Amino acid sequence: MDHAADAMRTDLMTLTRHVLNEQSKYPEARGDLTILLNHIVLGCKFVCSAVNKAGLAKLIGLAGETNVQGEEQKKLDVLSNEVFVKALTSSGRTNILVSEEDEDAIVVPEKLRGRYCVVFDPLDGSSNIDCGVSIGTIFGIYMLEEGQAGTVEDVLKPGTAMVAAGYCMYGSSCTLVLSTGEGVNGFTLDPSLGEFILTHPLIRIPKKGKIYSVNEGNAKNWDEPTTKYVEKAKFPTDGSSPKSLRYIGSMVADVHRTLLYGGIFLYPADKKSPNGKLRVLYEVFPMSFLVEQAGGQAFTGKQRALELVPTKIHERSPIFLGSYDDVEEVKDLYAKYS
Ligand code: AHM
Ligand code: MG
Repeated sequence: MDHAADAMRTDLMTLTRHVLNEQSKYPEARGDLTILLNHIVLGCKFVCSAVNKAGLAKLIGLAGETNVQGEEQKKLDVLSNEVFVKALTSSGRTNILVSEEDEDAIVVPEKLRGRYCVVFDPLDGSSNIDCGVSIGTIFGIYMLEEGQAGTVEDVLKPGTAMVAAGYCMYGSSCTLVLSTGEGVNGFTLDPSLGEFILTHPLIRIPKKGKIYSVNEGNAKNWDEPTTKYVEKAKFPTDGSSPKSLRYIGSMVADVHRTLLYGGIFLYPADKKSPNGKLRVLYEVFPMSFLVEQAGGQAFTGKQRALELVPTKIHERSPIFLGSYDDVEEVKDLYAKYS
């Protein structure tokens, strides 16, 4: 028996190796997506390291008001945006970038242009940044058609047109969840290797879950289907047990739990925010893509979320996503009450 190999696994599937394996299924592939994903991974590692040091900010001047040289330090969300814009631009594979942090789309300088458009939220969960609760980066990738020059119109496409989507969660560990359209895989950063290792192969979301996840403080302004759904989750009339409520307030963490444990995550419309809160391009679409790829559903209250066609880059939409059966119940309620 090989005790050394037993003590330390030597057949690790790194994210890069996994993406290269996927690429090899397509002999015509040029490797551009692999290179782009590697740059996204680099951005995630960078932000992970900055997030890990966030609590020390005031003490050692890493991200406080001023650092030891007296220079103004950047806030984590601003820093994360810069990191991703630079990582994506320098990959030489991007064309148009849309970030939650920037009002306008970024057009990549001509000499660095490639055939992918990336929409992303560099650090989502802003209310949780300063108290050490899990936060994350969300991204979605579109590919330009042959001959397309690259304009904002190229990202105003339905989520079904995305070629890949994912998120990186900066939590008790750093976890990257990715789909290139052939299922969903989860990777955990091994800090000693500096590599993401495949730890959650082919994630399948349970068909029905026992958890609902929503900001119930908004209940007074909800519409009838949402109110009825949450009422039923708490006071089931069919003899089943009530669901548990879990709400972190970081979409990445709430969706990650939903993918692994099942259940439903909802950010519905309400009287004050008729389009909900979450943004279509870089929150709703990538998460809906992942949930569908894992066997669940994502619904806006009117239609399949991925079929929405955004008209503005920062457009918002209500969203109900998670286990297939749980979202089906929401769809039934909307059909009944609308
Ligand atoms: P942000 O982009 O400003 O961080 O807002 C998005 C976040 C999501 O991560 C989360 O699902 C939601 O806002 C929570 O909102 P609320 O505090 O209204 O419950
Ligand atoms: Mg956000």
